[in-house]
Formats: sequence, structure tokens, C-alpha cells
Amino acid sequence: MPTQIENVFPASRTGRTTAWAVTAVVAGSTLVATAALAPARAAEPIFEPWRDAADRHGVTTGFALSPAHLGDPGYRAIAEREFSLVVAENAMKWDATEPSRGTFTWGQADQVAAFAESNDAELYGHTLVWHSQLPGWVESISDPDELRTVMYDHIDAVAGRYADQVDAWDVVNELWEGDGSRRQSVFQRVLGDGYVAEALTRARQAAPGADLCLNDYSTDAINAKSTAMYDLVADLLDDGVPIDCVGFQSHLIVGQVPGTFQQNLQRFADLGVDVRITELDVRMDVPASAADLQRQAADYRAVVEACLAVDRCTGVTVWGIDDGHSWVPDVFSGQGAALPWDAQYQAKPAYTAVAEALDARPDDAGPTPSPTPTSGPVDAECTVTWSHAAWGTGYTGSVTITNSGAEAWSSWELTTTLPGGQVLQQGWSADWSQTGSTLTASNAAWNASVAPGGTVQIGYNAAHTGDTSVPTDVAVNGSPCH
Ligand code: G2I
Repeated sequence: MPTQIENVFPASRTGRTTAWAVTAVVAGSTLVATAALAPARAAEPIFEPWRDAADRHGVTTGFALSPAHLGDPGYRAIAEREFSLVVAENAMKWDATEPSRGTFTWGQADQVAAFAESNDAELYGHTLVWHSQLPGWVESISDPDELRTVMYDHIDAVAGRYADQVDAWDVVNELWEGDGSRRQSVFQRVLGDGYVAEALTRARQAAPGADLCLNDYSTDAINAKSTAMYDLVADLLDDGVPIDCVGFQSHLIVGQVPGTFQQNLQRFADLGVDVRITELDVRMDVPASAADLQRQAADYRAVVEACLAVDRCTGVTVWGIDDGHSWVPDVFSGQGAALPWDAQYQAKPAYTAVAEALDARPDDAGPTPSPTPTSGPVDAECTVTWSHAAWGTGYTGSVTITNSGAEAWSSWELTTTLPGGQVLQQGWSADWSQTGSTLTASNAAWNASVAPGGTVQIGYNAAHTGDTSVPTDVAVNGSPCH
């Protein structure tokens, strides 16, 4: 019976181990068919970080960051591990940075910039000039000179503040209506068509090192709106206006990646600008069906493959990380599940699809190995108590590990042999995995250190076929326990 056990994040980029639930995929088995045991969905295989695989293609993997979520270890672990580009979901918008004229608030925006820097990620700027999340005091300006001054002051302040950090800016966002006409924003109404060139030119002065982009949604296909964008970019280039890139937001509906997606990216690239997928998500009716999650995975894969197929596509950014923090349910009632991780930070099929599209290597190295001793014996001396609470086809195992030696542990790894027919389903407070009958549990970041006499409690669920006995030969860091 083929058995595959995978944990979701064996190690973050910084080498810290992270505890995540693990689940078993038991092909062709009836073992996991119990409601009590079966996870909602089998876990996805683990790959090297997306960002590392993307690096080999010369592209970035990005995500929209809300810094308030960084306190959540699950969110943070994915943010650090997978992404080489960070964009503020809201923190660099006008209402966040200049809520009243000339009064700038940088707290959240600075947090986004600091996270990008500490994680060695590019910082993408979103956005300088946009009709939405625009304070009322801007909206109400009707004098062209005044609005131009206000727009320039805003660009100078925001783009100027992050001039050394932001790699590319969405200078103007969502300037089109669906039919390819200009959206009647206050900028359009008061300043006319020329405001786009004015904003770009000003942004070049404020942040000479940043690429300057226009960004929009529903421009992913070849259609009236994307063609209006295409014509504008061609005109701007002809006129010598600074324009370096076009962003395709790609807020998609499951099963609806446009057939002309790649061709559309390519025609912009052929104009001589970079292209980027800037806000990818793929929404569906919720609760999500398994079939829709698979279709979503195919959609994510198609988008990444389209980007990789276009030389000037600089990367793919997802608009968030997990389904628990997505704008979609707030705006589209009854829809959601749009991101590659679910609300419990479990990787979805879309995660795997992106990894595979990036040719990510399977990460079968497992959790960070225990450090090699540099001097003296550091073998564990340990005591383990192991108990099972069993029912028909499953049990919950509770394990208490005690460091009964004289040396503190800076990390630990428990290994044992599961009795016949027992299959790991899900674990907690450690990184759990099963290979054949060998069960391994490695410390999480937060319980790695165990002082002499200290204990750690961990647990797991397993399926069984009748034998519910507990393991007998248990070792920690290779040393047999009592
Ligand atoms: O609407 C999805 C995206 C479309 N393209 C431009 C993006 O900037 C836009 O992002 C969304 C954010 O994901 C939402 O989080 O922009 C929305 C605003 O237009 C953001 O929603 C707002 C809520 O409407 C506010 O009620 C809330 O205070 O987020 C604010 C901050 O959480």
C-alpha cells in the first residue's frame, strides 16, 4: 500500500523548524475514510521554497502583505519561506499614507518595507494614483492646478520615501473602464487624459531607480480593456514618457484563465515593457469542492507557466497568502478559497501546482537535522511516555518526552517504529513524518530547547487495522530512551 506522509513546512528560509499538521495520503486505502480521522483534504507534497525555484527562472514570487498578520506564526512562516517580493495590500495606498493633506502616516508602510528588507525580498509599491481608497479631501478637488500639486506632492512624498527600496511602482492603478474608456476618476475628470503621463514623469523624478508600471484588472485577456492599455503604453513609449512595466492583476474565477493570457502578456512585452502578474487569486463558490480546488490548481499552474513563457515577465504575485485573509469573501458573497493556502495555512493543490510549474525540487530533506556535536557527547538521555486513546479504526497518540540527561537540548528528533498497520494521519507540536513504518517527530521552533529535566508534549492521530499497541523502541537524537 503506497503511503505518502508530508508535512507542510519542514523548515523556513531561516532554518527554523515549524510545527505543522501532517496528513497521510494512503492511495487506494479505506483507512482514511473515517470521519473521525480523515483530514478535510490530504496534505500537499513539500517542495523547496517557491522563491528559490523562481530564482532559477529569473522571476520573483510575490505576495500582498498586511503587516498586522505577521504576528501569526503560520502566516509569517509562509511569507518568509516562499516569497521573494512583497507588496503592501493596503499600507501604501493614499488613504493609508496621506489621510489628510500634507499629513503622512508611515507606520504600516514602513513595516512592509522593513519586512521586505529583512526577508531579502523585493519591495513592490502599490499604489500612487488610484480612484479607490482615496481620501475624500482629494476626491473633492476640482481645480486642476490644485489637484496636480496635490498629486505631485503625494508622489514626491511616498515614492520619495521608499526611493531606495521600492523596485517598481504601480504608479497609476485601474485607470480603465471595462469597455476601454477612461475611468472617470477625479484625476481623469479634473486633469484629463494627460494625468497618466504626468504621474509617471513625476514618479521618475521622485524615485529614479524604480520601474514604473500601470496596473489593472480584467486586462488578462486580449479584450477592449487590455487593448486600450496596450495602445496607451505604445503612445507613452512613443512620447518618451517613462513607463517600464504593466501589471496584470489576474483576479480570476476558477476555470476561467483566458485562452489569450500568454499571448496578451507577450504583446505587451513586444512593445518593450516588462510584464508581471500582480494580484493573482482564483475564486470559487464556497465551501470549495475537491474538483474546484483541482481546477484552481490548474489555473494557478497555467498563469505561472504563461509568465515563464514570456521573457519579459518578471514574476507572479499572489494577493495574500491564505483563504483566511483574503479580500474575496468581503466583496463576492458566497465566494472565496482563492489563495494557495487555506485558512489553517495548509497548502492547497494550488501550492503544489505553482511549485511544479516553477520546477521546484521536492523537499525530502525533512526537518532541519539536529546539529552535529562539536565537542563531547550530546546524545540524548531521555524518558518517553506514550499512550493511545483508540476507537474503531483510529487512535490519538500522546507522547511526553523528558530530557533526563545532564545536557540541555537545542533541538531534538524522536524516532520509533509504528506497529503494523498504523498510519500517521496528522500531528501537532512537532514536525511529524512517516517513512515505511518509521515515525519521526522533530521539534518545532518554539519547543526546540529542552533543559535537563524538562519535558515536551506532542501528539498525533493515526489509523490502525486492529493493532493499537504503542511503540516500544523510541530514540531521541539517536539515543534510546527509557
Ligand atoms: O480589490 C482587490 C484589489 C484590486 N486591485 C487593487 C488592490 O488594491 C485591491 O486590494 C484590495 C485589498 O485587498 C482590500 O483589503 O483593496 C481593497 C480596497 O479597495 C481592500 O479592502 C479594504 C476594505 O474595503 C476596507 O474596508 C478596509 O478598511 O481594506 C481596508 C483595510 O483593511
